Amino acid sequence: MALERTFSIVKPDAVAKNVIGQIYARFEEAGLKIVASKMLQLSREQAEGFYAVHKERPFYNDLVSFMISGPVMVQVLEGENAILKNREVMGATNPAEAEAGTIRKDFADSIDENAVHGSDAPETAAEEIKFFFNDDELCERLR
Ligand code: RTP
Ligand code: MG
Repeated sequence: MALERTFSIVKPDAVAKNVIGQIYARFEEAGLKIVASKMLQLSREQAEGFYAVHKERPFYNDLVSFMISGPVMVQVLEGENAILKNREVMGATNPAEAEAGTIRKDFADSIDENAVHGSDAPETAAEEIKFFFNDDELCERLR
């Protein structure tokens, strides 16, 4: 088992629903520790850059507009197999297909407004953490 860090966003729909704390509780219940966290209003340029991998997809413009529709929480989660564990806690991209007890099943309304983002691999986790945090913003957690 590897101690990993992954990048996570509580998206504008979940911030608007006032469930930041309930989502953070899901991370903590899964053994994921928050080692950095802040609230941000993304600029269009930031959102476009963050989701550049989806630039050619039909949903790209709507995704960018949604991500700048209100503030988000960005955080770095640490734990054993944190990348996969966070994806499990999040549930499927489409909340209609997400398993019971997952964040997206319980807090998301649609595939377009699906409450959370989580990195999908070690390389993207490292890139996404760097995109939003300086090294001095990442804390060491005692265990
Ligand atoms: P995320 O990157 O946000 O954690 O979500 P994901 O890995 O589960 O899904 P991904 O394929 O990376 O897609 C990024 C976001 O784009 C929106 N999307 N819409 N209408 C559609 O078919 C569609 N597909 C994806 C979702 O909001 C998804 O979270
Ligand atoms: Mg993704």
